[in-house]
Amino acid sequence: MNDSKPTDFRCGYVAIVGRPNVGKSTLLNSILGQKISITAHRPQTTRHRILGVKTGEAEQVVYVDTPGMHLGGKRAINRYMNRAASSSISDVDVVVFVVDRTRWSEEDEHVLQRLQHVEVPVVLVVNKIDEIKAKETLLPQLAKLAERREFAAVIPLSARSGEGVDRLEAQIRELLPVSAPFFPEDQVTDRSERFLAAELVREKLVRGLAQELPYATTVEIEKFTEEDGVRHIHAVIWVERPGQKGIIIGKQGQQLKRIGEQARKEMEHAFGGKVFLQLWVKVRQGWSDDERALRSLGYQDE
Ligand SMILES: Nc1nc2c(ncn2[C@@H]2O[C@H](COP(=O)(O)OP(=O)(O)OP(=O)(O)O)[C@@H](O)[C@H]2O)c(=O)[nH]1
Ligand SMILES: [Mg+2]
Repeated sequence: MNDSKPTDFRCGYVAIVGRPNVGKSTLLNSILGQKISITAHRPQTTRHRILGVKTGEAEQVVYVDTPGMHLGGKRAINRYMNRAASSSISDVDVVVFVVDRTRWSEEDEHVLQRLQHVEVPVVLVVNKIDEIKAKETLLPQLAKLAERREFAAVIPLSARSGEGVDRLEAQIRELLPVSAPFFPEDQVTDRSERFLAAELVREKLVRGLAQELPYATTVEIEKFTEEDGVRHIHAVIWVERPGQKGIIIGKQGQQLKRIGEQARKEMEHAFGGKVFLQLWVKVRQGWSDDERALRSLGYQDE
């Protein structure tokens, strides 16, 4: 495969980092043109590092979506997520630091601290510009943000509408080393269908459940088989306390049914085939603050 590539072919890793909810996963999906990473309106949606590979004529970019770096969470799962995010900034060729418009919070400052010793280029992405009404205020505010450290570029964009995303990609290409591709050109992610299935169920939970409940849930795939293009998937939704089980199931099972339908539809779209999805809700007391339980539920450091 490499023989046919131009000699100045570029390839490298690009970590997408930032505090929770700024639009990192939305940006990854927008760049790739397909949903690799789940997204939701509330913080701490992404819990694992997820690779998204984009191969062009002259470059291959390996994006690393990361959990939002956050303060305040004290459970073992918070430590796991922060570790996954922090460890992603070493061993990459470029770091993309995403912020939500020109707002600057304590958590953004915390991310900036984490980037202090990063020697590779850091690109600042100012996301959600579609939400900015007074466009004339943007330029001076961008200039202020640019003073916070040395950035290779400051790029305002909208991950949601796609505006400005091509400029980010062009900038990233400039910063990548000359290298042969690392992945086959048709590979889009390092994650399996099984992983995506669990994530899609979790996305519907995060989007559909109120208050603290999403933070008490995780999804485990117990069975994933495929026969004649039809996938049979059994998923367990783990909660922390018995009382949470009934809330998720809902009156006459309506809520669980709705979540299952939404997740199944997206799986069928993503996998390009029929899906039979069965969901169970089970209790695993305090799983999110239990290192052993976390490991057995797939939260393992790489
Ligand atoms: N208006 C607007 N909303 C956006 C944009 N990008 C992302 N969002 C919304 O912001 C919310 C958070 O997006 P995510 O992509 O899940 O954010 P994240 O940074 O991956 O969050 P964590 O995984 O929790 O760290 C979602 O409701 C998105 O739809 C954008 O460009 N414009
Ligand atoms: Mg995310």
